[in-house]
Amino acid sequence: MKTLIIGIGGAGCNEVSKLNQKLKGDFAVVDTDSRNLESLDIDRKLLIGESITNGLGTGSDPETGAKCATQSAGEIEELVKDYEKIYLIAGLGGGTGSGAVPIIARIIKGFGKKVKTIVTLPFSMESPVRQNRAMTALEELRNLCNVYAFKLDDLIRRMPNSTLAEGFEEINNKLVRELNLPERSEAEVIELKKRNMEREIERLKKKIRELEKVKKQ
Ligand SMILES: Nc1nc2c(ncn2[C@@H]2O[C@H](COP(=O)(O)OP(=O)(O)OP(=O)(O)O)[C@@H](O)[C@H]2O)c(=O)[nH]1
Ligand SMILES: [Mg+2]
Repeated sequence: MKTLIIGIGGAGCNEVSKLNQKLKGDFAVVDTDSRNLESLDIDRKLLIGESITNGLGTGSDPETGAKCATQSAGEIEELVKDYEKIYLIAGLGGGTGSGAVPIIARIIKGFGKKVKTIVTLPFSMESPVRQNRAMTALEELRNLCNVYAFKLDDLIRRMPNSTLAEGFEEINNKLVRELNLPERSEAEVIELKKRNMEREIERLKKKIRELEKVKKQ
């Protein structure tokens, strides 16, 4: 079955771009935040709701996240059209992941495709507002599709001496096991890194050209 793995919102994009570096598979990232998308080493990127947020993100508002997904339904359809099974990965608690994932899941299900979501729930030290946003989104998702949710607290409890970065790395390892895709060969990893560096050089060259233009004015 042809499978696409989509990261949504800051956390989802982060996890998926790390998976893309390790595994052979089809990956994409979706966000309301254009600067976050720009920073990612991944080919398939979709900015949703551009005319609603101007690419500036939802300001932690799930309603805006949902509107952005609805506005970009056509592009989402285009993104998933060649696939039969789609995994959606996100951190719940912010505006994009919590608001857009349920809408995107519904859109994809509407095309008769299989959808599975893998989400994280906020640390208990995050605000009650974030916890509530996450629980509302989780409930919505559970009514729609297969959900694999794990609490960030549980993860840290099992690794009390680790840093947050190591905790997120552990989530990534869990995702690697869950997705069960073949690993990239060493040669492929090097090729990917080279391509990413070339892309970064092009981006910096463009930036320099823009700055030089401004200086001349
Ligand atoms: N798995 C994982 N979770 C994260 C990471 N960073 C933050 N989180 C969690 O994900 C939740 C959502 O944060 P983001 O993904 O930044 O939010 P967003 O979906 O981009 O939403 P807005 O930026 O508010 O539009 C946070 O409340 C954290 O609990 C990460 O790198 N990996
Ligand atoms: Mg964000």
